[in-house]
Amino acid sequence: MQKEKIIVTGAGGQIGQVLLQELSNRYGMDAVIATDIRPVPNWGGRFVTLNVLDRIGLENLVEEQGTTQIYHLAAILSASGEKDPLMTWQVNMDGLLNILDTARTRGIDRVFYPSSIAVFGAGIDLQQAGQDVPLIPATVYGITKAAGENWGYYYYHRYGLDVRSLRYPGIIGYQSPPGGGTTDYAVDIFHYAARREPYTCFLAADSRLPMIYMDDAIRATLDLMAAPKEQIRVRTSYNLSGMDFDPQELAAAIQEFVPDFKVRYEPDFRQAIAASWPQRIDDTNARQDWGWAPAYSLRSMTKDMLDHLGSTISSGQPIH
Ligand code: AKB
Repeated sequence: MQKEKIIVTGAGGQIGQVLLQELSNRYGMDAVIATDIRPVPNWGGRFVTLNVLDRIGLENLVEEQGTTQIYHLAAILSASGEKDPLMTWQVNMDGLLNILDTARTRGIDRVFYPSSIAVFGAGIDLQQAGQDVPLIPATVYGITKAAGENWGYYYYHRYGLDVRSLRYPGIIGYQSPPGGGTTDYAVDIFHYAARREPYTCFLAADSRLPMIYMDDAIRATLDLMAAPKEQIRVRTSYNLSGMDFDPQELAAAIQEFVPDFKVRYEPDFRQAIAASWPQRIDDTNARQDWGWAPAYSLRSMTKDMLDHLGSTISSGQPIH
């Protein structure tokens, strides 16, 4: 069996921190190299400071390490992206092209590229987004993700580079903080609940979005990357979903465990972004092609989040 050498870019982000642990459990600590522009918290393995815009630095690292796979997580997310659209385009697009072209020229076996529900927008039924619908995103982040999916498709069909991708919904996890997205409220709210503090939500009470628990998102990512090549029939990006809820339903789910928890709603500019995204995602292709099935519901995710945060936050009591 080939020994894997895996580079993760943007490894200090919300997904990266958890993915690093799972990759090292699966392939061994020596197989995983974390890269980011800042050190990665709680990572005991190899770390290299790398800006994905630095093509030479990237090529040198890939070559030195005999890299076999890249998980390219570095990106500016939806809400942060709107503050500087041109920089977001540069980081997200030039960063991806550096990865794809380095992977092509250096013989990398597999690349993972995270896309997002942000690719959806105008001209579709937002009640439930299908796999193959027009993509007219409302944010620069969504534009970069839609373009990035097509670049992955192009590199696969033109050069045979095995690029695999998921359209992540909002990801909820206790292990790492989210960084500049529209779905961040669904993580922040748990930290307030665990500290028994009221939460002010930046989305409207009825703003329904597709979401997924971190454990499910990581499992989906690793299952997609491990699936036999012939099973990967979507070469843009797979729709992926775990659950869907609005802030009011999430607050009610938390109140089952923390009855006096209070939430106020003060929607800001992120509400318009959320309103441009679908409420639910049809992930039939992922289920059929490589056996995707989420394990967590709103209730089981809520309990697990509160169990973990309740036992780590000193001012709160463990919640059972
Ligand atoms: C964001 O809110 O920007 C991200 C995403 C859905 O891609 N969490």
